[in-house]
Amino acid sequence: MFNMTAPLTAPAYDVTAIRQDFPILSKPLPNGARLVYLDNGATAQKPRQVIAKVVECLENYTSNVHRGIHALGDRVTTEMEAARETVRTFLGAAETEEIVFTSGTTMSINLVAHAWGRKFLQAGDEIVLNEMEHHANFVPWQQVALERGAILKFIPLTADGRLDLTALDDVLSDRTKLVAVTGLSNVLGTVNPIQEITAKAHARGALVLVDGAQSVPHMATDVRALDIDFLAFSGHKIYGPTGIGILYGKRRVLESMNPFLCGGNMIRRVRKESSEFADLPSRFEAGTLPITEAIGLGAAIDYVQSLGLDAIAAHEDALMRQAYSQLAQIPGLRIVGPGPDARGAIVSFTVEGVHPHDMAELLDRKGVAVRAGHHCTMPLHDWLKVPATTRASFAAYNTPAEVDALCEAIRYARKVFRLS
Ligand code: C6P
Repeated sequence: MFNMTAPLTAPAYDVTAIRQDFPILSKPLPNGARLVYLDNGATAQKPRQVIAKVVECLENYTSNVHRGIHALGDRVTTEMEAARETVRTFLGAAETEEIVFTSGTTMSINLVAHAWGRKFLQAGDEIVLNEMEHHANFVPWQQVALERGAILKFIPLTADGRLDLTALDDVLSDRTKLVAVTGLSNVLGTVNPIQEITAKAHARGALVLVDGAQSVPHMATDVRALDIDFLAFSGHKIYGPTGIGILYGKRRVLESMNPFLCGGNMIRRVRKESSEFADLPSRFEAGTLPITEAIGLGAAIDYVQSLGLDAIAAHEDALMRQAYSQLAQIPGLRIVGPGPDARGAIVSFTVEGVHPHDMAELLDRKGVAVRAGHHCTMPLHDWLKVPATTRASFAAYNTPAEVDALCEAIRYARKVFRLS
């Protein structure tokens, strides 16, 4: 039976109301300009709901996480474990024990490189990467490969900056132990076909680690449907605090690994000669965790879910398409990466005659915050044959008018350089 009182369509996406959740967006910049924040790939702004939760935690239940010692400890433990459960449901993971709190994507990937890589990689084993990876998903593998005598192999990129999956069968071999791949490139914007990659990698007996730093905040990531072995992401790019990140790992894989960091919280029994390690997830959570930040991350995910991740993704997709087509009309501007159908809400570009750092500085004069540089992807910039790019990256609170402001500011920069 239909419920005739229920709305037939989802409520419209109200970006004006969403912007009111973010106090910083209405504060003027030091030069008096209005902030147009398009540096969301670096970090996202924080809504009141997250700020309030962090303040609530600090004011009312600051304590370390020890259940059963005192009331504050009980409360903060309950709150932190509730945040872990929020992350679990958000990722579609089977068990909360598979959700490890870390300090961010970088720490999560290093944890796997040390705790899994140093234990299981043998000389001659192969790790499959590609040139669009962020250094956080590149250097740890390069270093562990050097140490263990493993070999790095690369999935080639197509001319427009997608993974060339026609080559994947040749790159994978029976010696492949891991494929490490980003869900969404922080420069090219390319969205990678994770399900296809996990299916092919698993058929060769390899594990798959997905760097979700850019993808998790912007598109649904169901770790079981995608059959991901490890997923890493950062709280601060999904409207949460800095200093908190997640490593998801399949239980049987995490259980096969030794601890990465040793100390308090990660042991069951310590003797003078040896130690027994704690069960998951504590085995990988040595020392005092970023407790407040973990609770703030839970609030951030609740916030995202209150807007609807699919609705956010649709909104950001429209902004990216608008930016893509308007930027393409600016003389001398070259967008790097694939067309809109294969990309997320990131558009990086070069403008002939203007260095990306000068471009970012001139945009800043107009209040438009973007990032410029190599974006921690030097191998990718070698592949692009440019030292740097300028990047606009969108989030739930950006507007079509802000895309217009970006393009107008680029035209202003070209004028300053007497290019038009
Ligand atoms: N990228 C940017 O592009 P941390 O610093 O640990 O929170 O995230 C590292 C990281 C890993 N993978 C990808 C794909 C990323 O984009 C990032 C962070 C930021 O502006 C900073 S370089």
